[in-house]
Amino acid sequence: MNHPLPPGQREMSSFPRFGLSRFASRFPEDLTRAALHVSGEVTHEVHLANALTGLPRVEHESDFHCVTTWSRRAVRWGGVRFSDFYEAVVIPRACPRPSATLVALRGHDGARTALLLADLLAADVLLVDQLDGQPLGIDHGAPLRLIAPQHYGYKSVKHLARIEFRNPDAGYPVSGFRFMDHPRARVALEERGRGVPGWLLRIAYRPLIPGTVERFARAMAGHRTRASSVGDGVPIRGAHERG
Ligand SMILES: Nc1nc2c(c(=O)[nH]1)N[C@H]1C(S)=C(S)[C@@H](COP(=O)(O)O)O[C@H]1N2
Ligand SMILES: [Mo]
Repeated sequence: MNHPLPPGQREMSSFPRFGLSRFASRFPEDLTRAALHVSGEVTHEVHLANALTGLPRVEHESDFHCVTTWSRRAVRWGGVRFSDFYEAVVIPRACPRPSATLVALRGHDGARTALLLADLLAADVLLVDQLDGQPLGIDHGAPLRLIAPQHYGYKSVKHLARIEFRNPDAGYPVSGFRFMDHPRARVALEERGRGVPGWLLRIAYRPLIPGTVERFARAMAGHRTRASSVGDGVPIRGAHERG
């Protein structure tokens, strides 16, 4: 089953913990509750103690593509379809305005991006709490993450805390520089960034992979050491400071 990878991607032999450097040392404190806040252009803001409760569970295998050009093949995720969550929970309880066709996403570590509601409703987009049949670990986004396999990895927000319905004209906040977040980021079309050609970002990003993998692994090891000696997690600093 060695189908070709999308343009500019190369297979990675492991599945590293990864992201923008400033998130390497930020970890959520509470890993037990997959809580989720639904806000923005809705009739009712909703806080869910567990976003997956009562929804049909699915397992789905997909390839994972980071914008920096590494791909991990055949990752088996377990959780619920975003579309089921939207139909069964968001529409009846939060009631988003029809004009709110953009969904801003935010992690407990402060990571931010957005996806079109239409892209989130694809059948392979999941809210995930399991990886390869095991409970999702803190390294890959516990307690709850999004997986949108047809979009670059930065759209698959780990430690998902909040989804906010927006009018697309309002734009959305992003984690890094604006050019680094394409509004759709479709892997098949190599939409790596905004206003910069995909081939150029390939060349710019690829050399950053080894150092980033190393930095994230070291931060994870440090967190595990502290957590086992102190007996709890390291609080997130700065995650709630920026508007
Ligand atoms: N909350 C949060 N979500 C995030 C990131 C992050 O740093 N924080 N990094 C993104 C990027 S760039 C990638 S490639 C993937 C990496 O997921 P992994 O660490 O499970 O491999 O998560 C994405 N989602
Ligand atoms: Mo990434």
